[in-house]
Amino acid sequence: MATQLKNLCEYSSGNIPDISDKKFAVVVSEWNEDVTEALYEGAISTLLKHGAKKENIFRKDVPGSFELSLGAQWTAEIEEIDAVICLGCVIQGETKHFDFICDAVAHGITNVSLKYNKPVIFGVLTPNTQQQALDRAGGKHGNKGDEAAITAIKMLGF
Ligand code: DLZ
Repeated sequence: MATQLKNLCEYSSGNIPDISDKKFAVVVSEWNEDVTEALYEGAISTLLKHGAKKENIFRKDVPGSFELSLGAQWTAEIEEIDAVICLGCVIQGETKHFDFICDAVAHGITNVSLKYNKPVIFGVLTPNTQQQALDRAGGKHGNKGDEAAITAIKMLGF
């Protein structure tokens, strides 16, 4: 993906690019499935709302957030894929190796993004409790899946 530089006449912050021909991979962790499915629904509805086509959105499931990095690599290495959205939920209070998983997935996703020069988005919730997760998966604090999709869209326009 070669970056298009915009001069000051063309530049407008907050621009949403045309994504009608863009292809997205959404990698979904099965751990805390009720939360990650809600993140997935949010991400998909946001992509569709902004003009992505259903036939251009692909899903890949992985067992847990730790595996999101490899799921991201499997999808990012497909040339036609323009952006990858990783969705997971690691609950601090319920996960003894919380820090290991979060650090690993954050570094893993960053590495994949840099290796393939494509947006690979960190849509991973890291709350203290299940309720805080639900609040951020379509509850009172919005939906991290929507935010991840918007970030992917914006990165395609930057
Ligand atoms: C093992 C584990 C635990 C305890 N908690 C979570 C979690 O809260 N969220 C999550 O996405 N995954 C969890 N996992 C699974 C790990 O991500 C990973 O799948 C396993 O350690 C196997 O590599």
